[in-house]
Amino acid sequence: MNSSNTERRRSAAYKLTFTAPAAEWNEALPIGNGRLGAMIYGGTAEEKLALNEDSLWYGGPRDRNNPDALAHLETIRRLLLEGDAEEAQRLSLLALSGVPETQRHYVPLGDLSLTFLHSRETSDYERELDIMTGIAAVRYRADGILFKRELFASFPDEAIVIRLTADRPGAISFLTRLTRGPGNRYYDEIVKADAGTIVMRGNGGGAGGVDFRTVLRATAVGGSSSIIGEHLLIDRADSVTLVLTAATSFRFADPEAQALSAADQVSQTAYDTLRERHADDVRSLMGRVSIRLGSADENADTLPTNERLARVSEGAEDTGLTALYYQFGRYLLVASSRPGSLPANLQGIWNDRILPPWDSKYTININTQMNYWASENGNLAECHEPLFDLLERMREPGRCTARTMYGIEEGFVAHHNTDLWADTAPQDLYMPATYWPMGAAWLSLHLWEHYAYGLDRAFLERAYPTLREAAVFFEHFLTDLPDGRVVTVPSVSPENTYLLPDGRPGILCAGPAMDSQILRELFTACIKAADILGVDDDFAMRLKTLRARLPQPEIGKHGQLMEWLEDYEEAEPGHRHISHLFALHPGTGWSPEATPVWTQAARVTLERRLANGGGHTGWSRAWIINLWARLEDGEKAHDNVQALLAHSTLPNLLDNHPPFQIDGNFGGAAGISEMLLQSHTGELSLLPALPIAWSEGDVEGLRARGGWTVGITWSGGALREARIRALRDGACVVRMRGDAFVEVVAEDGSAVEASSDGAGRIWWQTCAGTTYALRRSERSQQA
Ligand code: FUC
Repeated sequence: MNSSNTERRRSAAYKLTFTAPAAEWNEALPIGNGRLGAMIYGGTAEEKLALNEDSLWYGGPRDRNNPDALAHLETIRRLLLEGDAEEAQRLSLLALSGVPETQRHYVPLGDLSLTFLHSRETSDYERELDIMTGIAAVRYRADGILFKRELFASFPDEAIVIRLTADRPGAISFLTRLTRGPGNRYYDEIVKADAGTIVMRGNGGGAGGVDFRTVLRATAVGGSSSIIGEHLLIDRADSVTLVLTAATSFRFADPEAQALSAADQVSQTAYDTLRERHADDVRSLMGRVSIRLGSADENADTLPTNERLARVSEGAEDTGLTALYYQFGRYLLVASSRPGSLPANLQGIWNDRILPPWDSKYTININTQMNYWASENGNLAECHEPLFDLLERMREPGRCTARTMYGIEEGFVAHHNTDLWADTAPQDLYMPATYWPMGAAWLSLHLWEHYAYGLDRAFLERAYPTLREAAVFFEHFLTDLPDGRVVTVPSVSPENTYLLPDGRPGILCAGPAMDSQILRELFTACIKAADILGVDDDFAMRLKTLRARLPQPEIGKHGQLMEWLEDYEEAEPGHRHISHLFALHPGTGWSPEATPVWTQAARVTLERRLANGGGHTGWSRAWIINLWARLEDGEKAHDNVQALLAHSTLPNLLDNHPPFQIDGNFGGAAGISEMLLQSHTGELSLLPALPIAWSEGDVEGLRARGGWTVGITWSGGALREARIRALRDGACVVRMRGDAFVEVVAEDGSAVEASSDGAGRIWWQTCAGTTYALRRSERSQQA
């Protein structure tokens, strides 16, 4: 790290750097392998790692479906359709709420602390996280000795590994221990497994809570190690490797045997091998995408990350930091969602509270979905898989909820939250969120997105039954209106409140715009999937009929999109949720070219939200970036990228709801890529929302629906070259703003015959596996 400025600048693109230990959690650095996670504080007198294991939650599975729901459902529907929201709400609170009212919550694995015995006087402190390799490092001098620490969470070796070294033999002495929960009260015992290994044993708590085991093993070179009581001691070692493994009974019948055998395997492997295996694994994912936005700001690149962020908060532009923020979003997904792990929850995997905000679980009326917005276009498709596994586990509980609450024998349903156990019954007694039956429908669209990007037929075969089952539920749930339309009822527009003409507030409703938009996309996905797989003609026909009866978007008195069936005023016009713009993003239904009337109304809607204080939570701001990108307004999108960094980002670059909630990181990253490349309309749109501040740049490795991988180079705000790799034979349609004159060249240098509409849109036939370069022709270069 004592490298020259140039080297620093080169590596700064992928590093978070600090010149002091983390004083609090919001400054600590996250590592993770999808299943095991840690926040690293990097202290000198004491190092602390706040630990998590993704399946360690409080309590076991339960059937929380309210047995009295069905008896009152028709009354609630009738009251809502007659306009008596107040009475419908009073009854829903009693009859539809889960029993008990809340699902299970995520809990910490504990803390690992290292207390060093060197002098407290230190100098030359540096701390960093390299997101290309997923290796964190701490370095400082004490007693004239240079101490170094490297820390990572390895996916291939299923362990957290810490390596301590010093530039003088025999210099490393410390005590280390595991603790858990406030007052260290939340475990059962710590036992010695062997001379260098301790095991913490405990249980998540609550009926059916999972058992957990955490194993800590120290291997010292030189000096000695011993265990006294609960402490592991290292005395005058040259170097030390600490290995931490953990397992719960959620996955393993014998979590202790599992955690110990994982530790055994890791301890038998040389540190350099572990390190390389881990770095190669992370690099293989992170290295798929590179990004540069704007010309390098040399001063900013060499500053510590927290100082760069502080400058942006004061109004500076730091395009290097924006690019780092984008890659950090990808890094967080790599660290918190890997094949076989649980999906990233509200805090990814990093939670240090025994009762975390919103339970640190899965809020599926925006937040969990947003966690995966950057997965496909960010070339991390396999990191999307844990979400599919959870959704598939939700089918069985969701059938039970459909039957018990709604008397529906076919299909599955989920409300606005789910948990470790894939619980689908309503969560909380919170009128604006609880009684919303669209959770499974929205999540199912992620299956379709995964297919749309990767075109993997085998995956579609696996996914289709889930998609179908999510849609079937609504064949029965949708209620006829007298005018022939079909609507969801009861439901809510998450999590907003309307005002009746007499000023009284209402929340529960029939046919909120979001529900119809989600269902339009879900039915369309099912119809297309059935067609591709050559199955289910009758079902597809029925869905087409039903789709035609869903309410169309309507424009209200302010020129805004109507959020409800009636043109109500809103109790909070700057509300953080923007549910009725679902069709614009993450939906795929609208674009300024194809649906100009609705996108104009979407613009008015967004402007009204922002004029009234909207975007005040991190995830809301991130959604707004994506929405402006889809409206192809680069300046507005950029303003909101700046606002996300300035107002909703913690010193460690994690998103600040407040408090920390990870969705804004993922939504922000997705928004940045959505500004550079879009593919929701069936064509590739290059640089659809490029702001002036990013007028120079390049990006490589973004993915687009239809099986494309895309690189783009631009300067002076104009496209210079695009590189498009085709996954299949077919036709590629590309749109670019104001750049009609281009030539298409295949990778063997041959010119490809392309057609153009003369207005920036060209198309040509592609061969699978070929990369095509689109260049501005000489004619346009001269222009
Ligand atoms: C929804 C949001 C909140 C928060 C919570 C986890 O309820 O409205 O802002 O993000 O989820």
